[in-house]
Amino acid sequence: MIVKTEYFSQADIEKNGNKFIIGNGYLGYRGTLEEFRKTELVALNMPGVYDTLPGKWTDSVNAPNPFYTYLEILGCEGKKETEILHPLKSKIVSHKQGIILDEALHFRETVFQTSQGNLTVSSKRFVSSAYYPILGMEMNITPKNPMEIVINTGIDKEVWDQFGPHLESGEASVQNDVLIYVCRTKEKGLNLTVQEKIAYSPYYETYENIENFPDKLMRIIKVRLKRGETFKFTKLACITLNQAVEESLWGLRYQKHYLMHRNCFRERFNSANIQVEGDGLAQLGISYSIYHLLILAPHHKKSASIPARGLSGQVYKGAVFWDTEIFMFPFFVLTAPEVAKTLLRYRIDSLPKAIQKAQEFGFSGAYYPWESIEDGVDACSLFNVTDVFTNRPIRTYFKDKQIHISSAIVYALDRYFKYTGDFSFLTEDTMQVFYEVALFYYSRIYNSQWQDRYILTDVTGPDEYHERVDNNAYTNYMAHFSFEVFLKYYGLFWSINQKSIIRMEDLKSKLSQVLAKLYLPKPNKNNLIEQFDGYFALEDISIEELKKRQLHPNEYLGGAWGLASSTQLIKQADVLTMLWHFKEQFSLDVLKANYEYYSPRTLHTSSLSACMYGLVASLIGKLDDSYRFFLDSALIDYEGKGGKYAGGIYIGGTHPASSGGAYMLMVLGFAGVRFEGGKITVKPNLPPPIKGLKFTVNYLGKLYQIEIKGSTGSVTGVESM
Ligand code: IFM
Repeated sequence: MIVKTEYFSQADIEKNGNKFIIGNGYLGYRGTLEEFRKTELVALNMPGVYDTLPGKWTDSVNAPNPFYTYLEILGCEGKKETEILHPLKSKIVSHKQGIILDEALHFRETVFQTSQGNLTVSSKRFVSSAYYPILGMEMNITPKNPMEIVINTGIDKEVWDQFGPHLESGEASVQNDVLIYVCRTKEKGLNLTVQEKIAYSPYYETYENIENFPDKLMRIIKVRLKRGETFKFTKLACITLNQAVEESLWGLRYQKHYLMHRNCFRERFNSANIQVEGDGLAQLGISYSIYHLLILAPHHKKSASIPARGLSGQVYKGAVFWDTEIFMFPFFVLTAPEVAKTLLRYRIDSLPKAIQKAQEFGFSGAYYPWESIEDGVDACSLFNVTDVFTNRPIRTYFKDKQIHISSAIVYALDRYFKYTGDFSFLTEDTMQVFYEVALFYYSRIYNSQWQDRYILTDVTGPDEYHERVDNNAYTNYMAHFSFEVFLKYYGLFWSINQKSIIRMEDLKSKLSQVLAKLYLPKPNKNNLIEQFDGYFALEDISIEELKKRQLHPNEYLGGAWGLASSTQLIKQADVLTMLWHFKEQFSLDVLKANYEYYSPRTLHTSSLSACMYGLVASLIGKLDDSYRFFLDSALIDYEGKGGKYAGGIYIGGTHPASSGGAYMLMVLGFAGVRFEGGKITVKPNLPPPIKGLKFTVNYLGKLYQIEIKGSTGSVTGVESM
């Protein structure tokens, strides 16, 4: 399946950078053209590699680009000037750019009009799924008329940085015709090495020179081509960080690397992809979403996670949010349980920092970071947004009050055990996470004696426009859930290991009373659950009214002065996310009433919102709505519809949580797949355009094929895994 554009527009450079991104979890390469540089937001982003400059926000590091290439046409006799071909300056006759989804291969083909006739440049590139530090590119250059062409190709030392510069300028060298550029990250002094080598047929008569400029290390290859003759070269690059490249692999030829990559990615893609019958748009949406999730999977490590903006750049500090555990995790646990384990391991390994954060805020247990970077350090700023009018930072209560983050980790852990049955993972380390999270909420609840209940005050729920609220329904239910799962897994741990852990025993004995008395906001007489204490008393205005009041399209709607803060308008699914998580506890009438109430009051200004509404819509039979929300989630990066600014802060990039949401919506919503007591059941809710679905999932160590046709479905075990 191919996703492409058939024209070039400067206005689409940023969008296409996200739309046509390739990557392998270790490295992302934005969908930019080879002639582009940092001004066009070229980024070879290295998730999990961070750099922070004094007084600035953290960024994940972007590596120098080894595929930087531009062409020059030498003037013909009597006409001395050379002509540089560049999409932003030259006349373009035709242009195609895209990705082949099942190969994770980026391609472009541009026909430039030159003073000597047309010239076609085409390229393909990949970031290897088979051997992670390797990238490959192939370029073909074909002039319509005889031309003398200079190919400038090498390593662009300049990188796009949000809060940089993050790289010290480094040393360039050439060894055995390999261009090598070694630079250092500023904060930690990590050695980032970029190597590139090229190959082309000796049949061409070329003149090659290498030049080291302050901003680039370049090969300058001069070649005279006949009418219609193609000059083809291939390039391999290797990007390593404080590690050596495996010579046996680096030494392989381009074609070998390409085939290894293609076979590896194709296998992953085909085993995860969903076949949709009767609806090309939904097919595109789901395959495109699955593609985005697969290129993020950290196969290169045993403990790593996925940033909220994936591999697309440095937005949100390259940090990991609840997006991973709540929105992307279901895809990984059902299609690649080993990757799911890697994601969890990251949180288990970062437990010490979560414990430290809880202590810093005066609590016990584990308070996981809102924006997690290396080792689980919280990169979230207390002033996470800027005011568009004054350019002053706005105090936001994400880092210190969004305590629901800890419960997201136990929620994912619980899903892992439920879906995989892999209790070998219920080690003391894992148990420790259940314990510390439960302890955190235990230390955070407040015993309201006059009300005779435990409450959670001063929190920010998923809806970030209403900060510092009391008894946010989502947070309270998730805290309650965290207590329950701690008790459940502690019981299991005990029965497997026949050993008790004193501190856990102590918490266990305290929790029985807390569980019974922790306040869980219940449906009122209209079946509505109040998002937090006092929410229903807020001004009840329409979205249109809010828009009328807005003075600037990007003004921040939350915080002390935000237009939404004093109203019932919310940023994203909040009660609805809670209802999805705990759907078994509520009647259909409650689901319906809340869906109807909160829908017109939700701005969906977070990409995490649509899928939750879509999931609840599928439960209550609002299939047109669920379909619309599916397309919103699945095609957000295809259409480039994600928000670009939160106040004055740039937040562009890809939206992997939304891709994960689209997967959930199709599998758990449309197909109605449920996993209970060792059995998979289906209860299809296919929206009208979709006639059928076919896909496989992993459950309890086995692979199952699920086929939905209209309102019926079947589940069949697949022999080999
Ligand atoms: O995690 C989300 C949050 O819920 C809304 N703001 C953006 C974050 C990253 O996607």
